[in-house]
Amino acid sequence: MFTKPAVYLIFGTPNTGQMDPLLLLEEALKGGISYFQLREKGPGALTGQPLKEFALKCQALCRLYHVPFIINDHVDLACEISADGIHVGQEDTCAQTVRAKIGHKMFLGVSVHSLEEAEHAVEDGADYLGMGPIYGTKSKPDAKEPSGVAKIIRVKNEFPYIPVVGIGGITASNAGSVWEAGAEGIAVISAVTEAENVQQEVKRLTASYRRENV
Ligand code: TZP
Ligand code: MG
Repeated sequence: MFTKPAVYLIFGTPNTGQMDPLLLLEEALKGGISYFQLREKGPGALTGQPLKEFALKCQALCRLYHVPFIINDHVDLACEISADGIHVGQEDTCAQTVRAKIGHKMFLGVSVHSLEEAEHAVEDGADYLGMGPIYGTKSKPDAKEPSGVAKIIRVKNEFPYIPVVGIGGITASNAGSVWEAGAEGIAVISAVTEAENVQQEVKRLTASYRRENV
């Protein structure tokens, strides 16, 4: 899991503007994303049956491209449709409870903002950690202050084997320091959802690991 360099795309229908979200996802899959997380929240977010139907469509597309499909927060939905993974934040269902519920049938990601939270998440059975915001972000109104990559370095020092994915304001141009800090992956919303050419942007994000221009 999390072979470097992982490009981890996150979005929900409120993030995709004028573009059809399934078309956007397919373009990103063609561009070579490593993971997709459905994060359906904010004004206009789908709930209930429409959310389930949309999630099933995303899952089917991800399967076509052999890309793991992860659901944010909605633990019951993730279990019901057998998503590949679940991602929870500090304010969501506690990671230990999720782990107990899913066993090792799905993988578990946890958002953390400090070494202490990382220690708890690892104890609770997280398979990978999301860390951020690294840079300023306009995609999460309640985001904490950007912390740069210092915390990734601290967490990787203590837990060299737990995969860490940096998040928050990451673009192909500023991803270099996230890779250098030791992250296995970069998670993005706007860099891809607002890209003029989604496939090309995913390729640029992947190439940022080797500091290549594509
Ligand atoms: N968690 C921390 S920052 C963030 C989330 C979900 C939003 C990331 O979006 P963007 O557009 O890549 O900054
Ligand atoms: Mg959450």
